[in-house]
Amino acid sequence: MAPPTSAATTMIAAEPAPIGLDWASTALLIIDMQRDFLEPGGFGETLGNDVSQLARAVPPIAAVLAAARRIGLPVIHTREGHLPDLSDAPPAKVARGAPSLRIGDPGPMGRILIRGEPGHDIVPELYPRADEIVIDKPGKGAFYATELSDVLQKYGIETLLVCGVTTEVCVNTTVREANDRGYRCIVIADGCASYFPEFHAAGLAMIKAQGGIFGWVAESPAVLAAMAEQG
Ligand code: TIU
Repeated sequence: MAPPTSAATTMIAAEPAPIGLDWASTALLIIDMQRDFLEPGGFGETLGNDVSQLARAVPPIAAVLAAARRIGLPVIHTREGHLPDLSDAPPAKVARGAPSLRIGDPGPMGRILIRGEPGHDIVPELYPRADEIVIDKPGKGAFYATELSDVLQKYGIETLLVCGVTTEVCVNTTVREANDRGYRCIVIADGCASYFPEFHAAGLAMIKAQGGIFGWVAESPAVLAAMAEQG
């Protein structure tokens, strides 16, 4: 999984403005494409959500993932979830709301949002390869209580292509964390989804407003076109 060596700048059509990047310092970050969020019987559905809303993000992510593998980009997958003893689950998170099943309760895909259970795993279409990085995170942001900063420094990453679910929760939280740490985030609009289409739209709008206050937003065809230039 050696990153590309070329330092040439590639332009990606994005909002609020086109962005140039160097593939040698770019990684693909796929947020929480887990069965617990996308399939019936998981955490997302226990919260009362229509999980079918998230399926639309899978084909664009699969296309970008295939291109990233082709050009040798580092690929980082994240998974939200907790240890079986819930020692990393804040009681305030477990107690939140009135879900049909709480974090740690047994469900049709195993214990809800617990590491190692079938529901915690990534959907088959986007399953990580053995040489890809998987970051387990207890929170919504991928930097909080994880090794993500160390991984990005190790690979010399400056720019992140970000996609996954949900747009306004874990994607937005991670992009804000990354932005504060100096990373440039290009969020793949059609590679993100929310249980609430209006929150998806607002979540993307917030990122690219004010001259790109948190980052850039691009559609997957624009990202794929730029990746095709690389190889
Ligand atoms: N509920 C919801 O929209 N999202 C989450 O709880 N986690 C993620 O976004 N991954």
